[in-house]
Amino acid sequence: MSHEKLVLLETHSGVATITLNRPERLNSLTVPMHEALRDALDRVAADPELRCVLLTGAGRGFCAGQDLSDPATMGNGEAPDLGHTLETYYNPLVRRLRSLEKPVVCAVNGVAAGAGANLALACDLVLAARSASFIQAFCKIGLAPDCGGSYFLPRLVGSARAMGLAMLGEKLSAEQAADWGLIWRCIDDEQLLPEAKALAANLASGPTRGLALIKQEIHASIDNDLETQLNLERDLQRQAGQTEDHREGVNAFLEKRKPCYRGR
Ligand code: LHQ
Repeated sequence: MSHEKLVLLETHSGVATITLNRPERLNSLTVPMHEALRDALDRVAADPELRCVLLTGAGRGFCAGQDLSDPATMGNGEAPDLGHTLETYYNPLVRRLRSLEKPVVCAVNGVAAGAGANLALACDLVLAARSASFIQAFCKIGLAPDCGGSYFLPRLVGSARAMGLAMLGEKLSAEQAADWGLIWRCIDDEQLLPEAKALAANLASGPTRGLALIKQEIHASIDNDLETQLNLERDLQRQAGQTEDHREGVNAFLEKRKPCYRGR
């Protein structure tokens, strides 16, 4: 199978929809899938016309994490160097999503397990279908959370819940995930994609540089003290104030019309 088929990239009205596409294995990740995903994100990053990413999965699952039958990663009988796999594939993926200067919406259409759950949490706004679930499956196979999970989980839901999720590997429903603040919203199954697309289209027509600064500011605040964050706000607002879209937003307000943002 060619790389492109393992990950679909469709573009429409400024939204790049990236679909993990190995439904028969619940979109679990192999080396070629990582490569295809990296290529798709490279294309989105390089194209200023693409102003929002929508990440989802084909079929009944979102992503079941690492493909445990992939000999290239799982050692083919030998003890595998999983650190190498993280360094080469998963860690760059998380860094890429977090540093992309465009909003990334994730539509979790079904089960998200192991690194698949944490891939979703690395996105900026996570919507999940009511029938979807999140499983920190690592403990079931003698591993610890990766793909950023040990960073995201305690920050999103607190240490007690993070520890329970990671040590027990129980299935967390989308509804519970939304109640706990792990994700933005839980949506009825049939409405998930329409709502995620509408949200992504809305973001894609927004002030892209301002949205990228919001992303940077909110992600940075988790680790900063107030003094550092106030200084960051000063620096980023200085940048925001110099964008065309800021001027357009203010002009539109004063002229009592809808703003037309161009992402500049
Ligand atoms: C799969 C997988 C899968 C292969 C379903 N692999 N085939 C990072 C770096 C390096 C290495 C190690 O790990 C990591 C991070 C990780 O992600 S570790 C965690 C890896 N993921 C898991 O342990 C989850 C394994 N999957 C499951 O527990 C279940 O499949 C879940 C709970 C996700 C879904 O259960 P069901 O809805 O009952 O579906 P199923 O189990 O019947 O799966 C459907 C098919 O997909 C099945 O194949 P088959 O030929 O029997 O139809 C599964 O074998 C296959 N599949 N996950 N990760």
